[in-house]
Amino acid sequence: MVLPSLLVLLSACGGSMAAAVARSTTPRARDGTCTTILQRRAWHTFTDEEKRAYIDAELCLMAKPATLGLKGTKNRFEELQWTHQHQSNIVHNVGAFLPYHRLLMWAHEKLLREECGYQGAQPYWDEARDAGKFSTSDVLDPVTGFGGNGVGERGCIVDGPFVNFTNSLGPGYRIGEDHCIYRFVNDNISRQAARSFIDECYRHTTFARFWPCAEGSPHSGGHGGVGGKMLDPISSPGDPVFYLHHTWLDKVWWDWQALDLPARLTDISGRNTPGGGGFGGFPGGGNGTNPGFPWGNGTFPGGPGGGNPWRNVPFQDMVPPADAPGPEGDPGNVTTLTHILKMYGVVPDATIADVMDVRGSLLCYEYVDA
Ligand SMILES: [Cu+2]
Repeated sequence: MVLPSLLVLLSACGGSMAAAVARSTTPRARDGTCTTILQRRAWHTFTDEEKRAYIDAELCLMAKPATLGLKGTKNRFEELQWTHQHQSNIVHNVGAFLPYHRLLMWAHEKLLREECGYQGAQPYWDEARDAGKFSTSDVLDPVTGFGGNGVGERGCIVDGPFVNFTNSLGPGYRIGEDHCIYRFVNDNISRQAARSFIDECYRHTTFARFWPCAEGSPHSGGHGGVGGKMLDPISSPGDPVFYLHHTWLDKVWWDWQALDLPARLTDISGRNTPGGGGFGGFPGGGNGTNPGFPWGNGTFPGGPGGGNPWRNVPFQDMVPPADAPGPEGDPGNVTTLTHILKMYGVVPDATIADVMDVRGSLLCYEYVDA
């Protein structure tokens, strides 16, 4: 009796299966398609050879010409960055914050592997390990890492493999102004990456409470601890360290999901446009339309606000341009599983449902604890 009805169900679904690949509306079941699971490990556990392979692939992405016609982009690395800059107003301070950045990390890993011959997985920065001492982190090693702190008024990095990279997206929404990768490493701010802040977030049992907590200190600690380009809420993916930072944050989210998978593989909520009167603790306020980080306790020096654009993104450069996109795919201003994560051709768009499980049929990776 069960079998015939199952067959009917399967054949009824058959026609839409292909179309559903890119746009699930429910989390993809663990259907067995995720068999080659990429093991995402901490940067400090990489051998020098593994570090070199990753950095070489990143340099390859930076050298590959842009192909998508996204305004102002010169290379594939900037195309990834563009998806973040262009829709910054709908991927921060909203329910889609963690899902979008999860997809962006995956897209980055995919490009490194498929276009630049990288055979490993996306590494993460174990920021809790380096909290309070970012300046001596393996990640910022001038020889085997991403280069160290910046120097001078502009804070341009002066060593490491990315010293010659010229980025043309940012500060803020600006495009077409070539600049170096710049950093103002701040060990004091990096204390906000400590394990205690993450543990605090893990006390929350709903995504509605967990997400703003995660977007707070563990997230801001990494951005503020590196500073400079990383402290630009809109164009921060111009510093390749961004991908190690947000893969760490993705691990923080996944580890939280894994504490109660039956509930948390589908738990999504939040608003679709940043609201609530701007940013909590945002130095200098906020008008409710600027995208940005939740600065939390207002202790971040050099956040958006004014002055030197390389230290502080001026408010006028934080205002979304006229062509900034709005949210799509939800019935209202509440983030749901059908919310569309836009990737502008870098990889196909996906829904939040597509990225809820890191071992689903779109994503296929796992995190190895350091
Ligand atoms: Cu971001």
